[in-house]
Amino acid sequence: LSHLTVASNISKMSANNVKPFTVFVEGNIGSGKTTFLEHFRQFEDITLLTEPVEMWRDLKGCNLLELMYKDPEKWAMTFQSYVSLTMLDMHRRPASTPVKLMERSLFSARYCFVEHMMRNNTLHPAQFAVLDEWFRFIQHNIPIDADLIVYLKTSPSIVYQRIKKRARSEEQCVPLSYIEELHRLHEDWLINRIHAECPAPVLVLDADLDLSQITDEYKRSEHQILRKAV
Ligand code: DGT
Repeated sequence: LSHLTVASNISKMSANNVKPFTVFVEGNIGSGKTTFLEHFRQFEDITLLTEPVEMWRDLKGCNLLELMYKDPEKWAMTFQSYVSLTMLDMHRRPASTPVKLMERSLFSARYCFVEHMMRNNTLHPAQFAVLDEWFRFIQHNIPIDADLIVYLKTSPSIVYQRIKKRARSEEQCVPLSYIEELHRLHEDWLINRIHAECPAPVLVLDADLDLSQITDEYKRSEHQILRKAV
């Protein structure tokens, strides 16, 4: 994207108050969402919003992510409630650039993580109902822009190895079965479309590839992400 094009986009944006082209990057734990976002750092005039995991790990000195993994029955509701708040903050954060790239969304929190906790009874039906009501209320009353979803599709066994290798302390107890279930929930949401709402068209990338080959796969999305902004 040339500087001239970006400059003209920005002036168009301020003149017409045009919204940025908004992309959610989705995929299983360890699918490379952060790496994908980092790939786009080379382009100017893109707003990159990485997932607020660090906020989940330190809310006034409390590690909510750790509490949730150690005692899910007790902490899932608290954790998901805070995830929703931090995600909503990302959705609502204005971007003065032609493109806004976000890691995950309120939708994956609801359709993958909360859905999983509801199905395996980690959440009491009453807790699930409250989270779901919040989700519906937000959806119907607060504009959430979405123009494209990039789905970093992976095999559970591959991301499982990556998770073990990166050794994020909270995730050490995560079993392969959890990763497999999260994989199915991503597929049901983004490929099989079991939920009525899929907020934007989905671009599927092969994120099983290792780091030396993944750049070419990422490049496949540049055209869609950058060109749409012109
Ligand atoms: P990446 O860059 O693809 O490796 O992404 P990760 O693994 O850093 O990011 P993500 O969102 O897949 O996972 C971050 C951690 O937070 C992971 O332990 C799963 C957890 N997590 C993320 N969102 C939610 C959520 O809505 N609910 C629950 N229970 N966990 C979540």
